[in-house]
Amino acid sequence: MLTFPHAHRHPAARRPRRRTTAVALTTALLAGALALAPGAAGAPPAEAAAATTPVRVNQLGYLPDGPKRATVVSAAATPLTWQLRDASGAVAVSGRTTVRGTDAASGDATHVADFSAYRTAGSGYVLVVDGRAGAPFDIRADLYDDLRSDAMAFFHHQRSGTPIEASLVGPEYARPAGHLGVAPNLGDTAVPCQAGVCDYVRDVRGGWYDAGDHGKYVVNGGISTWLLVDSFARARRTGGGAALGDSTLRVPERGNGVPDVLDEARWELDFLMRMQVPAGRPYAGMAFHKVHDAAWTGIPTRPELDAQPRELHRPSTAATLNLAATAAQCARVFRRHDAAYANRCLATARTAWAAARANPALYAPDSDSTGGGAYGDSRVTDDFYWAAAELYAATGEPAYREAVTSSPWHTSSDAFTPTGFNWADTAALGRLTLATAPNGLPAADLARVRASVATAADGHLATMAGQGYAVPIPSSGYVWGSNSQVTNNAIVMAVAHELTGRQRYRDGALEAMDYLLGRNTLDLSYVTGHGDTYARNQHHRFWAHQYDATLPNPPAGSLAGGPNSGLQDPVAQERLAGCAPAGCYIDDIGSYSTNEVAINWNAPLAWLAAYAAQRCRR
Ligand code: 9MR
Repeated sequence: MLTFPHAHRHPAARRPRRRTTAVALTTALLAGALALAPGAAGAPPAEAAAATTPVRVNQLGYLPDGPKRATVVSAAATPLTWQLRDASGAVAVSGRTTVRGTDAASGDATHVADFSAYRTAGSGYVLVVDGRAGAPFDIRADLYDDLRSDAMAFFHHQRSGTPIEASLVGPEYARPAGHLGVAPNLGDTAVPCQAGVCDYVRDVRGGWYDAGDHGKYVVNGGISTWLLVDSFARARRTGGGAALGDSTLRVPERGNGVPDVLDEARWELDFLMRMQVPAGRPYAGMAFHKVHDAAWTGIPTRPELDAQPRELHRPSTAATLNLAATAAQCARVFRRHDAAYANRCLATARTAWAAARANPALYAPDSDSTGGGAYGDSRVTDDFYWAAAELYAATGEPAYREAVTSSPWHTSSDAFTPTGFNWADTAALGRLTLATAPNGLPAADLARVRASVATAADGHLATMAGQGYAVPIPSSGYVWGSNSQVTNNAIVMAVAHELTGRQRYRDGALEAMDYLLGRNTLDLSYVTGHGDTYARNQHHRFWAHQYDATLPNPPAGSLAGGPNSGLQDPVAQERLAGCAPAGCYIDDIGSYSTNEVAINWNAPLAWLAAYAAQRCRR
């Protein structure tokens, strides 16, 4: 149980009760922990799966004023009776399920129980259907407060170039600084380029490690930073800024008068700006695509013990536009807290934009994946649109408006794809900024931009309505990091709620959270420390407890990548053959294609948790 330094105060979270899931059993088998799972040796996954309950709820719980739906796996052709029992076992309310039929993504025969009308706060509720109970859960208004801070705290844990102090994270998660030029580290204070790319070294210390690896990638850093800063901007404009203000997070900058979420984002922004090619050099103003190890390191490898040479990879147009977009957003959002920093961000953004315009087709190849992820991106029109939107919102200058309105993405309905925006598809980020940040677009154009958010949200609601588990991605959307596609589409619904005031969009965003926290075919919360049965063996070089008992599990608030029908790692291929898309997940540290953590996955979780936690909203 992950309890330090903040306690999860509500009783349900402290309850030691553990149910055995297919995922947990498989993990125990792989870890050689057979003694912990008596009788499980040799049990095929199908038998193990029978140990899960057919009643699938948000295991954290439900907001009193939010939707409250559960999925029941049953082949019954007629409605079943459900009972909501309170902590004393008394029936608080009961009703009949709706038969939903076969859920395409999971293959499950499903019913839906809807107890949204019940609003009485309490803990230890249990939903019982057909004599079977689901996981216990709470109904309370502060349901998402801990998740808001835990999901944000992930970024502090991932910081490179600074010690992670026990006073902030507890002894289990404390570690020395990584990649500050101290042996055996060979970075990141004077990092050379790959052969033929440059003949000098750069100080690219800081930033966040991307995921379970120690790479630092401008492209993925961009969307992650944008989401954290946007989370704060959203809260501020809707009257909830205080909850994300100063001294709300466990960060070293606590108490400096600047909102902690912005302090955290600045840690990455400073790194992103260090990745810019300096004046006087070839490709000046562009951003190096990434810095990472020359060869893949093993698991575990603590950051401060990484002995691989570090290398800068060729600048790319996509990275440069990620820098332009996030630096321009910095200029807009940081201005009232630190005008000098905002000015520096804006100057960086302008330089990056000009460099990208001068080098519009310097693509990062998919093949460059030795020692780090490729983050290949050969379509950058979306990144141009995103950066132009941010520069326009920051400056109001006609040249940037022209770049916005002449972009094919400005009118395309594809800015919001059914599977959602992501590190490679960023047009939606520009669209969301134009829809929510004050800017000088003509009224009719602005109305069209805003309407497009609601249209996209309606599309996600339609997708959810056709499913047993109300997931806002289609069956084909269970890709690497699918949980972040769920969060990202939920964000579109949340913004649609803000823009229109229509409750159905908030309901959709909250139901997406239900899926992540246990209302799914695996009866599992994908967020460590949140829910009754949760993922805890995510792929990470330091939080590698599954491989080394002296190392910790991921800290509370870490989101697993989630089901990936592509089965792109050996563990997934071995253990998940034949899985239905939504079931292609295993809580094993070796399954990096289904069970890694990443900054671009935790950032939207943090965004969504802050949205769900906000009591005063409009
Ligand atoms: O999130 C990325 C996913 O979209 C790609 O399909 C996958 C393979 O290229 O890479 C994912 O990103 C990983 C990155 O390459 C390296 N750090 C860990 C990231 C999460 O798995």
